[in-house]
Amino acid sequence: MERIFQPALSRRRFLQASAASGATAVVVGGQTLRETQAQAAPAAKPETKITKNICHQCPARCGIDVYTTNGKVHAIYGNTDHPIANGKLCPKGPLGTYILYDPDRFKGPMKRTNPKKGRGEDPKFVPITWDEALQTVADRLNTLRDKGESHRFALIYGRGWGASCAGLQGDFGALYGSPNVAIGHSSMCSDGSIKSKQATDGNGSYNAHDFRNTNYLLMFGCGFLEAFRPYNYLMQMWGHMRSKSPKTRVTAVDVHMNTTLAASDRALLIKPGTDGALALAIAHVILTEGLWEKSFVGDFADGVNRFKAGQAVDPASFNEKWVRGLIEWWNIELKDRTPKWAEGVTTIFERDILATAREFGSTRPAMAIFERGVHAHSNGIYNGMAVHSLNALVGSLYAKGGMMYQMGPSYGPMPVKAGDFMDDYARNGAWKSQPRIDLKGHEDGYLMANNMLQEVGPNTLAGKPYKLDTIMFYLSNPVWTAPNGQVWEKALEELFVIDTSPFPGETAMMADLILPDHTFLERLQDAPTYPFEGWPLAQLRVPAIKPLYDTKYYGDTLIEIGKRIKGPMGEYYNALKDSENVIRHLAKGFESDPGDNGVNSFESWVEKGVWYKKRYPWQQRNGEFYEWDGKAYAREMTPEQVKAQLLKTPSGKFEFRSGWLESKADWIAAKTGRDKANLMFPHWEEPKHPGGGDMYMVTPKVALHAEGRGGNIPQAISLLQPVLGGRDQVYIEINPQTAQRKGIADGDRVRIKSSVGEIEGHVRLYEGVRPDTLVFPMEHGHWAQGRWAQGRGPGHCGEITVNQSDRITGQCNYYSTKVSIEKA
Ligand SMILES: Nc1nc2c(c(=O)[nH]1)N[C@H]1C(S)=C(S)[C@@H](COP(=O)(O)OP(=O)(O)OC[C@H]3O[C@@H](n4cnc5c(=O)[nH]c(N)nc54)[C@H](O)[C@@H]3O)O[C@H]1N2
Ligand SMILES: Nc1nc2c(c(=O)[nH]1)N[C@H]1C(S)=C(S)[C@@H](COP(=O)(O)OP(=O)(O)OC[C@H]3O[C@@H](n4cnc5c(=O)[nH]c(N)nc54)[C@H](O)[C@@H]3O)O[C@H]1N2
Ligand code: SF4
Ligand SMILES: [Mo]
Repeated sequence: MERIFQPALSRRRFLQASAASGATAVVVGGQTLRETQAQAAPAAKPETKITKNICHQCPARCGIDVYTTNGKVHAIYGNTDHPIANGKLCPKGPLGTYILYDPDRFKGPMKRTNPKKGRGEDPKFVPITWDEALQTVADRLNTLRDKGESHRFALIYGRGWGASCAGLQGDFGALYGSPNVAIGHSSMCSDGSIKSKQATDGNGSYNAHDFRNTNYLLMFGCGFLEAFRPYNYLMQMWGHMRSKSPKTRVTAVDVHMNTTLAASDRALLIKPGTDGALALAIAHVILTEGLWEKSFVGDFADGVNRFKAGQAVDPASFNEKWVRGLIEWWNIELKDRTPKWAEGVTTIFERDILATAREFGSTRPAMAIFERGVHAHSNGIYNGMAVHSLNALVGSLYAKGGMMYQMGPSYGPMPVKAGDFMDDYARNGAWKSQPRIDLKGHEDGYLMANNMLQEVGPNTLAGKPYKLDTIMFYLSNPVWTAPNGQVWEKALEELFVIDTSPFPGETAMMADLILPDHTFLERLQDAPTYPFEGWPLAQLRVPAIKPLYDTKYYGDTLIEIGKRIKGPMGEYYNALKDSENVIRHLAKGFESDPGDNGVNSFESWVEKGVWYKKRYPWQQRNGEFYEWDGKAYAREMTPEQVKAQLLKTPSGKFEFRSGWLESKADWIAAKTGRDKANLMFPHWEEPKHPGGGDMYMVTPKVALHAEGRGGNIPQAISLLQPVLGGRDQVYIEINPQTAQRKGIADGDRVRIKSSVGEIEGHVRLYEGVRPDTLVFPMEHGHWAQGRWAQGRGPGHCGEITVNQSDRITGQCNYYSTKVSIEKA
C-alpha cells in the first residue's frame, strides 16, 4: 500500500483532475502498510492527496475525505460519494484534525512508576518498548491461565468499530478462556431501546428508518437534531422532510425545549420517566377512534369497533393479523389509559394528547421513535414497548416511510478459524463454570441483559462474584462515563490496568500500562454502518499519514498479545498475522458481491472508502410482506419467511403480549417484584427516582458533544451551548420560577447534591426547562483528558448520578436520579 502515503497526483494535476471528474482516486500499490511505515520519504514540493476515512466522533460514521499536503492533514470534508455524509458533516466532523494533532496525546507505550493510584496522583509514566509492553501483558495472562484463573482477566470496550478491532475480541476470550472478554458499554449506552424491540418485534437491535418517505414523526426523548443517529444524516433528512410535499409533521416530547422541540410543529414537555403513560394514552385513542391500520393489525370479525374506554372486549371477536395479544393488552391495560388519566401522570394536557393521537393515527406513513429519554429510567422497557407498539398499530414495520432493521455487509471469512486452535483449557477449563464479572446472563444478576458494564467496577471492588486481576480498556472510560464513577476509581486502584487510549483520560490515569492506539486518521480499520436505511454498507478508514508517534492499532495490539500466549492460541494469532490481513480477507466477500459503486476488492475499497448495496430486500405493503424479485417488491412471503427474516418473535408476529418476557416471567416476577399478570404487556409502571433530592436531573447530548471524547477540543467545548452562551463553562438550565423559589439568580454558582456525591456549577435561567428539572450536558467536568478539558465548567454529572439499572434490559438509568440544588 506504498502509494497511500505518496501523492497520487501533483497539486496542479490534482486540480485539473478534480475539475474534470469531480473526484480523485488514490492509487494503491502492492506493499503492506507496515513496510510503508518503515519508509519515511517526505515529499519535496507541496502536493495534496485525499484519503478516505470515517469520522470518529459519534456513531454516525460519516464518510470523510481527508486532505493531506506534504504529510500534514489540514482539512476534512464530507465524502460526496458516501451515502450517510453526502458531502456534508456536522460541526464536529472538520475538527477531526485536532484529534490527530492533540498536543496531549500519548507518544508511545508507557508503564506506571508511581505505585499510588487515585485522582491527583501523577502516574509517573515512563516510556517502554512495544516488545516490553506486549510481553508484560502476555506474561500476566499466561500466569493467570496456568493458575486456572483466566476469568480474572477482563477486556472492556466502548465504541467498537468493526471486525478488525472489537470483532476480534470474542475469539480472544474463547481461546484464552475468560467470560469477561469482552464486555461492551451497551448497557451504559442504549440497550433499553434494543431490548424494547427484542420484546415486541423480536429484533434485538436499533431500528433503521425510511425518514425520506414518512409523513408523520412522533418523537419521544430522542435528540433528533442534536444526537440520535446517524446525526449528520438526520439533519439532512430533516431538511427533506420539512420541505417535501406533503411536509412531514412532527411532534416531539422532551423535558426541555431543545433544538429539536423548537423546530417541531408541536413540543410537549413531559414529566421525566412518564413517556410510557403518554404512549399508552395515544394507543387508547387510536383504538377507541378506530384509527388503527386494519391491513396490518386485523379487525373485529364484523367490522364493528368495540373499543370503548373502561370496557373489556371479547378476544374471540377480533381477528389478529400480524400482531399478537391486542385484545388482552386492551383488557388488562389500555382500556383505562385515557388521555385524562395520562394528563395526571405526564402533566401534558388532555387536549394535546388527543390532538397528537388523532394526527399520528390518521396520517400514513407515520413513525414513533424514541431513545434514551424514554428508556434511561427504571420503567424504560415498558415505556419503550409502549412507544414501539404505536408503530405496529399504524402498520409502519417494514413499510415504505416506516422502520426496518440494519443488514450487515458481505464480508469474507477470517483468514483462519479460531475453532481449530482451541486447547483443552479453552474447551473445558475451570473458567467455563465462572459467571461473568457483571453477572450478565446470571439468575442472581441480569439474566436477560446484553452487558452490564456499570456493574464491573462495583462488583470487582466488592469481590462479588470475585475480584478481577487484570483489566484492559478499548475506547471506554468508565471512571468518567459510568454512573458514580468514583467507585471505579477505587476499583481500579487494586487491579492491573491496561489502557489503549491515545489520550490521557480518567481511566488512563489509573493505568499501569499504556498501549496507545493510532488515532482514527492514522489507522486502517473497517466499520460496517450503524443502523441507517437498512441496506448494507461498510466503510474503511484509510490512514492519511504515517502514525505521528510510536503507537499501534488496537487490532494489532490484540493480535500481538495473542501471539505471545502459550499453546495453540499463539499459533492462531501467528496465522492471523495482522489486522491488515484480516481486512483483506473481509474484502474478499466483495469479490462475489460487488457494491453499487463498483467496490469489489480491497484495493477498490481503499480507493472509495465505502461498499454498499442500496436495495433493502423486503417490504410490507397493506399487510402483506414481499421480497424484491429483481424488479419490484413482488414475491409474496410466507408467514414462516416473515418470522425467520423480519418479525423474529416466538409467534412470528408483533407481540403486544411479549413471548420473550413471558418465557422469563417467573424470574422477572421473583427478581423485580413485577406482577406476573401484566409483565409481558406494555404497561404503566411508576418510575423509581433514587438520589434523594427534589429536582429531576437530565444530561442530554448536544450537537458538539462527541460521546465522552470531545472534552479536549477547544472549539467543540466553547460552542457546546450556543443558545445558553456557555463558553469556558457549561450552564445548568434552571426554570426562573424554581430559581426564584430557591433564591438563585442567573449566573449564580450552585451546589447540586445527590445521595452519592455533590458538584458545583453555574446556572442559567431558562423558561424552556420544566420547573421540576435541571438540565445540563455531560461533556464537561473532566479531571484528566488534556489541557482544554481539565478543570473546565461545573463538576461532572456522573459523580452525582446513582447507579440504578433495570434488571431486564440492564439499561443504566442515567436520567432517573433526583438531586437538590442550592446557592453555593
Ligand atoms: N451530537 C452527538 N450525537 C450523538 C452522540 C454524541 O455524542 N453527540 N452519541 C450517540 C450515542 S452514543 C447515543 S447513545 C445517542 C443517544 O441519542 P438520544 O437518546 O437521542 O440522546 P440523549 O441526549 O441521550 O437523550 C435524548 C433526549 O431525552 C431527553 N429526556 C431525558 N429524560 C426524558 C424523559 O423522561 N422523557 C422524555 N421525553 N425525554 C427525556 C433529553 O432531554 C434529551 O433531549 O446519540 C448518538 N448521537
Ligand atoms: N452522566 C452521564 N454519563 C453518560 C451518559 C449520560 O448521558 N450521562 N451517556 C452514556 C453514553 S450514551 C455512552 S455511549 C457512554 C460513552 O462512554 P465510553 O464508552 O466510556 O466512551 P467515550 O467516553 O466516548 O470514550 C472512551 C475512551 O476512549 C478513548 N479514546 C478516544 N479515541 C480513541 C481511539 O482512537 N482509540 C482508543 N483505543 N481509545 C480512544 C478516550 O480517551 C476515552 O478514554 O457514556 C455514557 N455516560
Ligand atoms: S460527529 Fe458524527 S455526525 Fe458529526 S461528522 Fe462525525 S460521524 Fe458525522
Ligand atoms: Mo451511547
